[in-house]
Amino acid sequence: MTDVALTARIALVGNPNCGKTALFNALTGSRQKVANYPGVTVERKEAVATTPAGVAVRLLDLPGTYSLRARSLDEVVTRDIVLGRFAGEDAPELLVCVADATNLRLALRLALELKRVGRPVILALNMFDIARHRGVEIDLARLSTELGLPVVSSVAVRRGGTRELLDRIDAVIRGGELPEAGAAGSWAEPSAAELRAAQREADRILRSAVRIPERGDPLTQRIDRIVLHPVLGLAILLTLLFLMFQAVFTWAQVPMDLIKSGFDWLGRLVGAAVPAGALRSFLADGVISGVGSVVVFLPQILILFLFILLLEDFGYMARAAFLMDRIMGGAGLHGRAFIPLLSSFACAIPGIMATRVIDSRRDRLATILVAPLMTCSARIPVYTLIISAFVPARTVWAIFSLQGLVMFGLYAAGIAAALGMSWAMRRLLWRREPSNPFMLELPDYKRPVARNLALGLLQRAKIFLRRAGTTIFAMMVVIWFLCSVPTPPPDATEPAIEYSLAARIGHALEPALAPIGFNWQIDVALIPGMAAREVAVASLGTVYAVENADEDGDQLGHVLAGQWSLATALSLLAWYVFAPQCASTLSVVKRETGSWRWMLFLFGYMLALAYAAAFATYHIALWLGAG
Ligand SMILES: Nc1nc2c(ncn2[C@@H]2O[C@H](COP(=O)(O)OP(=O)(O)OP(=O)(O)O)[C@@H](O)[C@H]2O)c(=O)[nH]1
Ligand SMILES: [Mg+2]
Repeated sequence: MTDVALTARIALVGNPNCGKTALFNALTGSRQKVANYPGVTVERKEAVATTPAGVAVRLLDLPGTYSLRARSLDEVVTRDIVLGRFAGEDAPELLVCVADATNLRLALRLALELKRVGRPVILALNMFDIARHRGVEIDLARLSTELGLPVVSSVAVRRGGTRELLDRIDAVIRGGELPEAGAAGSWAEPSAAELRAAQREADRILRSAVRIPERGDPLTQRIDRIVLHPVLGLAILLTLLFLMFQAVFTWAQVPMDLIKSGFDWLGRLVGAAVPAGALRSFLADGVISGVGSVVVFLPQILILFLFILLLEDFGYMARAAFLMDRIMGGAGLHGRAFIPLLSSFACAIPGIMATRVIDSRRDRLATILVAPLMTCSARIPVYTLIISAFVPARTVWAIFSLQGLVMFGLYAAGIAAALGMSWAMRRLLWRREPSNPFMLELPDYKRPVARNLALGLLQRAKIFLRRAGTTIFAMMVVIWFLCSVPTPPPDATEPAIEYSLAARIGHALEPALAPIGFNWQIDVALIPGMAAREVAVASLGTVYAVENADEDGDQLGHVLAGQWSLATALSLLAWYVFAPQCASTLSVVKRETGSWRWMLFLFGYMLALAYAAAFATYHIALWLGAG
């Protein structure tokens, strides 16, 4: 028995947004992303759970699906795993059909489909707390007899809310109901006619075992009357976005100053302890200035994510998608593209992965190709560094910070570019194919779970600091080295850095980039910036720290303000709105489109846009007298 049990694999299968991942996290102690909109999970995840009887089982979290008749890529993953067709994997020995207890119609049909797979199935009525609160009456015994399946209730987000499910899993294992690992079953994808028959049966069972109150969730209805209003709703959406960027600038100030002084203190410590020379320069100018200039942006990134996570868990994001649908549709984007594009504000990579929920290949490709234009969090350090150095911290129109306004403008430019680009691609590449109508279920609002928020923030912080400690740190070592060798000749007349390899590389690139106002220091920083955007900030930190080694302690922002013209600063901002400076995004685009061609297309068009935008910005700014 233990033998079977140790290897037993249990799959969580259910409709989108019914709480599979929340259950998975509760059962295994994992920290997978949970949010209140459909389509969060797009890949299979596995972790070990231990039942109350002390049996270790392997639990699989899967993308949500309405049926085993799969349409989009994420649904295909679920189907293939359930049916044992997934490359190199046997079908799981036990299926837990997770259902949102407030929304059972399609869930019961799925349960009936799963029953035919030939594996034991447990139906878990999740979100039972909400169902009870709303007055949904479910006769569990009746439901179980009618379906011919064990039925349990669960509350994934409450301690002890999974107890019944775990006990039932133990009972199935103890009862010897599990098939041998790898045993064949009777699997086939259901036909459309079979699906219709299953739905009729599900509706009959629903009528006999469940009483649902006439009206939906009153709170949701009340909020939606305001938030989904065509005019008022858009105004609220814009206001929210706007407040978000205001907060990024105003709230972050104090923690940023603290981190800054922390690194300054570290620099002075090194200055006092290490004798002047290469080692001190390496530690102070390379490591501390370089890495420190990036880490300082952590508070801003966390504030931005606090907003996003709150809205996600509350259930607002699906509403934002609904509001944006007409605008996005006008640009030729699929309604389902909203969530992928939204995720791209964090990073284009999860955004591109999230396009798997789009079933049409063209629509999916279009979304992948514009996702990197959304302003990812790696751009924040670049934007804020330049904005803080060049845009005065003034209040305009009584309440708005000017810096926040500029930041808002840069985000808006990214969104506009994505919409424009997708519009152009529709016209030029694909000649207006009719897009699928928008179909995204609007979930009921839920009170955000503090644990979700905390975990989400912790995860962002970890990702950010890990990058600072690995990629950025490694790049800094290289940059410091390039800035420090060779040492200048004894009869040197120019600053030492002018003789370095870095300066030579920068000067070699100057002819190409001088027309857009970049100096050689920027040119050098752009090269490691290809690996990851924020590295450019760290590189500037190192280049200028080495260059101004004697005037120690000066902030990078002050140095830039003294050395660059406003036109150059604006041009660099424009460059960063478009430039394809992220190696990992390019490789994910290649993987997800399955072609080099689309990756090169993406790289080419973004580079061209970046150059054109920077060129135009620089010359217009010069013309306006911002030299
Ligand atoms: N009140 C309550 N909320 C829950 C429960 N289970 C999940 N939630 C919330 O429901 C939302 C959706 O949960 P997820 O676990 O992301 O749903 P999912 O089924 O994995 O969704 P997809 O991956 O998109 O298919 C989140 O906001 C959860 O916090 C529950 O039992 N009670
Ligand atoms: Mg999930």
